[in-house]
Amino acid sequence: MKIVAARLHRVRLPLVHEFRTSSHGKSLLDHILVELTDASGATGWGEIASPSDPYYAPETVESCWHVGERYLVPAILGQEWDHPEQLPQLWAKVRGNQFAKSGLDTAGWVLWATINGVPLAEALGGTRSEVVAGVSLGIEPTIDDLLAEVDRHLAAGYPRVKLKIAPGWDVEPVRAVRAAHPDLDLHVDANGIYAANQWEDLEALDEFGLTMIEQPFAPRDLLAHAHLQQDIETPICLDESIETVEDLETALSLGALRVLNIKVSRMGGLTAAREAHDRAHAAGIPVWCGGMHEFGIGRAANIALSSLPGFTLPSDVSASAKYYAQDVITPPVVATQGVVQVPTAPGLGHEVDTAFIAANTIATSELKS
Ligand code: OSB
Ligand code: MG
Repeated sequence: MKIVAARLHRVRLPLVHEFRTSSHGKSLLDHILVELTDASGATGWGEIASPSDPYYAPETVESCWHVGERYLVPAILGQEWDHPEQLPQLWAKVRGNQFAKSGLDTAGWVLWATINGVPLAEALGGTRSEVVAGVSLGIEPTIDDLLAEVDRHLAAGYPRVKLKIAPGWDVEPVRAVRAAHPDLDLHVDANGIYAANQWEDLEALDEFGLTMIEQPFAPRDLLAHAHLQQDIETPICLDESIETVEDLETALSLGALRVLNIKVSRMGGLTAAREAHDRAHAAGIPVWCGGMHEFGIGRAANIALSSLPGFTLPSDVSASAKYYAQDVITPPVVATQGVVQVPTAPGLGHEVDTAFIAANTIATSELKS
């Protein structure tokens, strides 16, 4: 198989509800949709879901565009390959840039699954026909606003809620949500904002029966996570810290996590994400799939990944309607009582709405072999 053309589409969509984390807020997203075409004319779509600013990870939309055009697409154009597992080897010289790599990697998997007539989930070795979705709720102006957001999503049937926390927005919102919902599967995500001298705030969360505390400390500070885990009962989950399977090995050997959030984007694609799943599963660490507010193409890849056996916790693969008034795929992702069906059609399992994409595209680039 040979990729003969690659198109990058910078597509802008508004979020239906502004989202605020410990670092920043956002209401408009630019993601780069990657369209790969092989010699037979078949196409596969992937998504580079990098945030605009380098606050979650070092990449930006511009850096992904640059690295994609200048290094990643040229590394695969005109090269022979048989299986998408080989694609990362073609760009192995490029360090980091996981989001940019992930968009191409996913497009390669979708293309391969399409040509071979198998659903993406099956191509990956998925075993579930449906996956359970949770919701990730941002920091709200007031605790009452947060309680209303929680109620709205519980009414829609989602069985798990994750709350973004930051110093000054942690114990009180968690106490309020826990008081209103004593049995809810509830967890928190700090996006690495706490300093080592803010341990007490995190210890204070231990009494609320949270399913996990996600990424309390800076990504590279694995030792701080290992020390906190020795001190508290609540499992620590790592997100930003784990960009490679080697990072996971190190974190496991340090005892820095008891749960793993696997993001396709953060791991640099489906091949690496699946490898992280296999390693965590073998180590007895439960995993779930994290999200980056993906448009439907990236979310369909996340859902396919979530069908692997080790994804035993609810994933951030909520319905399209949680994020966008209209999505780039048809049908959109739908959750019924928080359950999403894994598509059974070949490839992505959804149609890509090229007219809607074109109407919302602000830049394109085409490279050919
Ligand atoms: O840490 O999981 C995170 C969104 C942007 C950046 C970081 C994170 C998130 C989310 C959104 O939590 C999850 C989703 O896509 O629903
Ligand atoms: Mg996170």
